[in-house]
Amino acid sequence: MFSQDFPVFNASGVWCTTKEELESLGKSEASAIVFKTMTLLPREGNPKPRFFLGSNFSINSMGLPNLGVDYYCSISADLRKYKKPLIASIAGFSQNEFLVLFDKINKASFDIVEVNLSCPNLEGKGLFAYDLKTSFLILKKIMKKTKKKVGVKLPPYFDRQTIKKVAEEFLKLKIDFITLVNSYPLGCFIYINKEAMVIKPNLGIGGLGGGILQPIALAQVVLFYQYTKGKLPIVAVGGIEEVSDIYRYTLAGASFFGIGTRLWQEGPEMFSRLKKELKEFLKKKKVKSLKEKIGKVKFL
Ligand code: RRO
Repeated sequence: MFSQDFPVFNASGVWCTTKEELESLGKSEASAIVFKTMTLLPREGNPKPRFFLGSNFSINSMGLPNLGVDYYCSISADLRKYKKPLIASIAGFSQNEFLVLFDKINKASFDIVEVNLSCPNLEGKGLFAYDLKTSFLILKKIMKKTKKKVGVKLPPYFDRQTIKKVAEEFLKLKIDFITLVNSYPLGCFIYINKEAMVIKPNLGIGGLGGGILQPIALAQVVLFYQYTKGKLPIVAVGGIEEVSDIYRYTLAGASFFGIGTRLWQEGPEMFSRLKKELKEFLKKKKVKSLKEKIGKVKFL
């Protein structure tokens, strides 16, 4: 599905909204190009400031700014020149919208579609993923007609029982992979000098990402891996900054790795740094490939 020797790419949302940004991912060492989550119509997104970078976290309430599904479909064929998997990310405001979006992607030049059931920033709307019945229904319909690989992006918290239920259903539906996790939906931060919120939309509350999210995301990766007995490939997203983070997520059960907050800071050159460092790291560890370490964490 993705490159095996360096299965690292951008998390949807970071460096992937304009054609120029997508091209810069194409030219980088990222092993896939993940698009910004797209909607039926183009969107400006929420009012600014809508992104804040803290010491080991980020808060965003972007509100799905994107150029619309038709635009991304129209440029997908050209991005083929980079010879990397093209991953569309879709989010509808209703069950029907998800299906219309999916039909468009299914016909376009994408290899993979990530169904984003976990966008945290739509005021007045809950997370789709927390409506399991509707989520399963959408995915069932998508799996029936898909010509693409299908992944699902999930929120950073399900309890153990729900993880079991979701894992079981996804295996039954033959979902190709899951992306764990989206940002934690309710985060905020306050400037002491201004006595004000750091972002504007939705009472200053948005999705929390970055290093602070790693222990939370790791637990979801561990449980999904264990409950699926490793049969559902996992893309880990949540505070990956260094190769040690990639290795830790591998031990927890992930096979692929998406980078959000840190990519926003460092830019796409980050991928060549990590690629080089990963090679050295594995050599030192005397590990031939990350593959042999997937899910191999020791439980005490
Ligand atoms: O655009 C956003 O506000 C956004 C999305 Br779609 C998402 O899935 N996750 C996130 O943190 N922000």
